[in-house]
Amino acid sequence: MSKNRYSVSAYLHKELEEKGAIHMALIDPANVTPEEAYDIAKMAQKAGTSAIMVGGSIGVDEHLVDDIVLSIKRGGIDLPIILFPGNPSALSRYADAVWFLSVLNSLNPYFIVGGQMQAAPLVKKYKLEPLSLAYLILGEGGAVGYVSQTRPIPFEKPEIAAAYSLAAEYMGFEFIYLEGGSGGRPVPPEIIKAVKSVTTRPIIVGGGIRTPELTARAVNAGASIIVTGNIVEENENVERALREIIQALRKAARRRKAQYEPALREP
Ligand code: 1GP
Repeated sequence: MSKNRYSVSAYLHKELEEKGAIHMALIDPANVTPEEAYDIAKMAQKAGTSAIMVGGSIGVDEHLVDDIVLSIKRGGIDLPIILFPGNPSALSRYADAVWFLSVLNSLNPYFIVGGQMQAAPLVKKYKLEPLSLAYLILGEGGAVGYVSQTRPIPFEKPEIAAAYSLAAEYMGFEFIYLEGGSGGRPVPPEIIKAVKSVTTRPIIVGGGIRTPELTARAVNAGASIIVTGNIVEENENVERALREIIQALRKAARRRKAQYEPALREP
């Protein structure tokens, strides 16, 4: 995908409209070489993913991100590359877009708006498309919860996640990310359902989703975008693992659409 030829946001909304739910493969520059990143992106593309996300919480800087993004681009991968930065120095001018995220449940204003203020001029200079994202950390929170000094939303408190999500919508965020933490316990369906009941914004769910069953469970509950990270780095057969996950996602999305559309047609 050539940079800035069209809007990544428009592409994502079109994908969501057509498919009901989509998958994104997350690559952490701290964990893979540029060559490995290219291989992962190629297999993810073959398996039917809709975008490649690049980012991580620890040990990531601009050079590492540049190398990963360029390796994927030079290999001819025709998917948008969306940065998922843990700090303002993890931006690459070669990517297409950036999750311009605010960790709403951080206790430190730096992670809510300080880092974003530092990064905004770079996002403009690098001509990255900002995708406004309310980032909520739940459960144990994982490394990202620790690093961004959050008070993670307890899994047994769906009403808090819903209230944050409604606030996010009222504040104008375009997407809402429910993060269980990389490699952690996946966000429970009760939380996703509670958030879905109060917002029309696309709900992104990530953290600990490793199986088709967990994928289907999240989509059935209302997730629009499923992010998997660890599975693409650890699995020997990335393409097969992702294909199974994406098949489960599509099936659940079709079932959800079929249930929803007759209801819309009723007088
Ligand atoms: C982490 O939500 C992502 O930010 C993905 O988590 O690595 O557990 O798939 P996993």
